[in-house]
Amino acid sequence: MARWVNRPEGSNWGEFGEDDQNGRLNLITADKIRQAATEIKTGERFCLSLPLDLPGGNLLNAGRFPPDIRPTLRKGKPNASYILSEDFPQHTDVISDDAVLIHMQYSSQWDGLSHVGHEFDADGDGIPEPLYYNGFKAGEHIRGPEDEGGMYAHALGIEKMAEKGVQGRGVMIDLEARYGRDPVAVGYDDLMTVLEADDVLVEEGDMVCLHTGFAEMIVEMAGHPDKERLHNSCATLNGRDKKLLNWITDSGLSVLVADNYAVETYPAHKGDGCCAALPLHEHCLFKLGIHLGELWHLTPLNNWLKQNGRSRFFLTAPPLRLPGAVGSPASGVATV
Ligand code: UVW
Repeated sequence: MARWVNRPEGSNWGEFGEDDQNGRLNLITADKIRQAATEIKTGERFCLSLPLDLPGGNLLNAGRFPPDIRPTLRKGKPNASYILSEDFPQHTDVISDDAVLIHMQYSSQWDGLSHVGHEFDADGDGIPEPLYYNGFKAGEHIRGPEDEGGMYAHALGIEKMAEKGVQGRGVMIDLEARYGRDPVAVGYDDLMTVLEADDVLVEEGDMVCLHTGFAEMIVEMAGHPDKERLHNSCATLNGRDKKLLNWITDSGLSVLVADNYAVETYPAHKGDGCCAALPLHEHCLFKLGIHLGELWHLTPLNNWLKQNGRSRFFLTAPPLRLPGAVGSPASGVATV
C-alpha cells in the first residue's frame, strides 16, 4: 500500500522513487563528481570538523553533552594501556580500547532525513499523522524507545547517506564577510546580494556551505563558551522567508551546510498561525530530502578560498555508517 496519497505542498516526495531515502543526494551524479574533481587544483586539504568535544558543556543545547570516552574491559579490568604480559608473560603488547557515548548532534554534524519530520495528513483521512520525508512513518519506520525493538530508524537512517559515498562540489557563501558576527537573520534578498557581490554561482547538485564565523567563535572560546554569545551571534538563514525557501527548491542544491548551530534562525521568527518551529528544517529535511550540516568548521577553508579568488572546492563528507541513527558527527574534508 502506498504510504501517502497527499504530499505536502512544495515537496518532491516520490520524484526520486516511491521508496527513495536519499532525497537530493540523488542529484550528485557521476557527471557531477567529475565536474567537482576539476576543482582540485593544488591538492591542499582542509578538515571541516570541529574537535568533537566542542562547543564544551551543554549551554548550546541542554540535551546534548560532550563525548564520554571509557575503556572497554579485558578480564574485568580497564583496557587502557593494558600490559598483556601480566596475563601472558611471553607477550609484550600494550593495548588500549575504548567505548564512547556520543551525542550525534553535539558538534560538527549531519542531520539525517529521520531527524525532523512533521504532522501531516498524507493518507487523506482528515487527521494529521507524524511523518518524515517521503511519507515514512514515526512509530512504524522511525521508531522510538516505546516502539517494538526500541529507538531505531528502520527507514531514512543516517547509514543511507553514508552508503551514497558523500562527495561533490562544495560552494562557499561567506556571510561573515558581510554581516560580521552580528546575529542577522538572512533572507532571500540578502543572500542574493551576497551571491552577486561575491560572484558565487550555485548549480544543480552543488553542496552549499554557509560561512558565518560561528564555529570559529566556538574554537576561540576553547571549551568554555559564553552562553550569551552562543545564542546571539553570527548569521543564520531566516526560515520564515518563503522566497528563500523557494530559492532552496529552485537552486537544485543537494545539501545545505553551515558553521552555525541550526543553519536557520532558532528560535525562528514568529510565523502565521500553525507552523513549524524549524521551518527551514521542515522545508529541507521533510519536504525535499535535503540533508543539513551544522557546526562545521569552515573558517580556514573560507579564508583560503577568499585569498585565492575562489568559492568552489571538492568536498568529501560521509557520515558514520551507523544503521538506525538519525544523525552523525561529520568530519568533512575539502580539497582545493
Ligand atoms: C536544533 O536543535 C535547533 O536544530 P538541530 O536539531 O538541527 O541541531
